[in-house]
Amino acid sequence: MLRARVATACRVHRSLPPSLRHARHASSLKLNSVGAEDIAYFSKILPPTSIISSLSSTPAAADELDQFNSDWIGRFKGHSTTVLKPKTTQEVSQIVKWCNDRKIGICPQGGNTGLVGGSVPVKDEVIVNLANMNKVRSFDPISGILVADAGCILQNLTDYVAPHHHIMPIDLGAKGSCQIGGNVSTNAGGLRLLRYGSLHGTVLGLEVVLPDGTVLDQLTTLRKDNTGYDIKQLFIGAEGTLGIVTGVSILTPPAPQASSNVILALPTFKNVLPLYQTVKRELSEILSAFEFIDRTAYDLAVKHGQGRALTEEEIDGAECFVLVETSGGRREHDEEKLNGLLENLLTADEPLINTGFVSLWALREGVTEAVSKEGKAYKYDISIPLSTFEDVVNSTREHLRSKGLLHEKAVKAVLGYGHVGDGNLHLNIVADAFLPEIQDALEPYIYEVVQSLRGSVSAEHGIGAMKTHALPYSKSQVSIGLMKKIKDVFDPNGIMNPGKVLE
Ligand code: FAD
Ligand code: 2HG
Ligand code: ZN
Repeated sequence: MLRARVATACRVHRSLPPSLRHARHASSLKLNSVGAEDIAYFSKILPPTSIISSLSSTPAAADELDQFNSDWIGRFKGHSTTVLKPKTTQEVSQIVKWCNDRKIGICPQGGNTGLVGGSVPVKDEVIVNLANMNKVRSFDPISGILVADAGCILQNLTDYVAPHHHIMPIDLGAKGSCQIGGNVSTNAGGLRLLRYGSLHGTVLGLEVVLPDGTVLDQLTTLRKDNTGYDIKQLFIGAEGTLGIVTGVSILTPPAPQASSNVILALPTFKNVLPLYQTVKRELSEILSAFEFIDRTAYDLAVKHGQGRALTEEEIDGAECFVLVETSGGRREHDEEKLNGLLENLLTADEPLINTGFVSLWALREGVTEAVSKEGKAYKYDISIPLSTFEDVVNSTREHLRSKGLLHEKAVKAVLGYGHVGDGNLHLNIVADAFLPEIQDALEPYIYEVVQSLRGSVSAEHGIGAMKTHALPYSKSQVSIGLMKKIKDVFDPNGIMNPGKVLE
C-alpha cells in the first residue's frame, strides 16, 4: 500500500506541465576543483589567516582541514582542499563571484552543528566558513530589533541582548557553537518555537550574497512590509543552496520576568496528550514549552551525566517524561498557577503523572549529546500526529528486532524525544557503527511510515545531503519541480551547496 503511494508520486511527475517537468536541475552540472590559480586569487583578497588550504604555500595539515570536512554526527565527510574565512560581505561577494565564473562549488558553513550533512562538502567544494563575520551591527532596545553578522554565535547574541532585558527568539542545545546565519539557513526550530514562532516570523531582514556575487540587501528592520514578493523567506531554510547569508535582522522579545521548569514523570505515554490539554488549559498564556523524552532517552541522558538523576522511588516506573516551562510577567502569579497545576495533577482520582520536580533544561537539552556518547546515531526528525509518537518509536524498534538487528553489535537503542507542542518527534536509532544493513532496514521504512501519516520527513533539521532522496515522501512533484526552477533562477551554474536539498 505504502509502496504503491510512492509509485503514484513518481507517475505524477510525468503528468506535470512541461514548464515544471523540464526544470533544469543545476546540481547535476559539472563543477571544477580548486587549483593554484584560485588560491592565488583568494590570497589577493583575503589575509593568509583567512585561508586554510592544502594547496597554499604554507599547506594546512590534514587534521586542520578535517574538522571542517566532518559533520557533527560523524556520518558525512567532505574532501575540500580549501576553507575560506572571510570577514566582510565584500570579501564573501568577491569569493562567490570568482567561484561562479570558474564553476567551483561552494559549501557555506556556520557552526557545523547541522544534523543532516548539509554543512560539509559532498566532494571538494570550497568551504566558506562564516566564523569571522561575528559582529553585532546594531541593536535597538526600544523595538528589540537586532542586526548582526551571520557568523555570530547564538549564545553570544543571547548574552549581548540580555543586559537590555531581551532574549533571542530561538534557543537550542547547540547554542554555544551554532551561528545565527546557520539557524536562519536551516530555519532551526528549537526549544522556544512554541512561544515565539518560527524564524519565518521573527527574521525581519537578510543580507545575502547571491551565487553570482551580487549582494542582496534586504536587511530591513521593518515590522510590516508588503511590497510584493517576500524574497527573504526563500533563504530561510534554503540550507545554503540559494546564496550565502551574511547579515540577519531579527526581532528579539522582552525577557520574561519569571520562568520556571518542571519535569513530570508519566506512568504511560497514553497520558501525554491529556496532560498536554490540561497543561495548556491551566497554564494558558504562561506556558512556553512542552517537551517530551521517553524512558530510553531519559536513561541515556542520566547515564551520560546530563541533568540530575532521580531515584527509582521518585520515578516510580515512569514510561516517559515531559518538561513544562512557564514564562510570564509576575513570579507569584506564575508560581501560584504552576503549583496549582501540580497539585491538581497529583491529587486527581486517576493521576496523569507519578511525580513532578523542579528541573533545569540540562536533561532535555543533553539528550543529543548523550546519544552521541553512546554510539552512532541515525536521526529522523519528523512531524507526525502527536497520538502516533509512541507507536512510531515502538514499531521501529520491533521492525529492527524482526530484522535481527537489535543487539549490542548493531542497534543499541531506539528512542524518542522532541517538541510535543510542535508535533515534532526526534526518533533516534543508536548503533555501534553506521552499517549498510541498519540503513537498509530504516529506509525507506521510516519515510513510508511518515508518508502514510501525511507527516514531514524533516520537521526542523532540514534535508541536507541525508534526505535529498526522501523529499518526495513529503513534497509533491509539483512542489519539487518549482523548487528546482527557483534553484535555477538563483544559481544557474549549480555552485551553491551542490548535492544538498535537491538531488
Ligand atoms: P551549519 O551546521 O554550519 O550549517 C547548516 C546548514 O546551513 C548547511 O546546509 C550550511 O550550508 C548552511 N549554512 C550555514 N551558515 C550559512 C550561511 N551563513 N549562509 C547560507 N547557508 C548557511 N536544530 C533544530 O532545529 N532544533 C534544535 O533543537 C536543535 N538542537 C540541536 C542540538 C545539538 C546538540 C546539535 C548538535 C544540533 C542541534 N540542532 C537543532 C541542529 C543545528 O544546530 C541547527 O540546524 C543549527 O541551526 C545549525 O547552525 P550552524 O551554524 O551550526 O549551521
Ligand atoms: C533537539 O530537539 C534537537 O534536541 C536535536 O533538535 C534532536 O538530536 C536530535 O535528534
Ligand atoms: Zn529538536
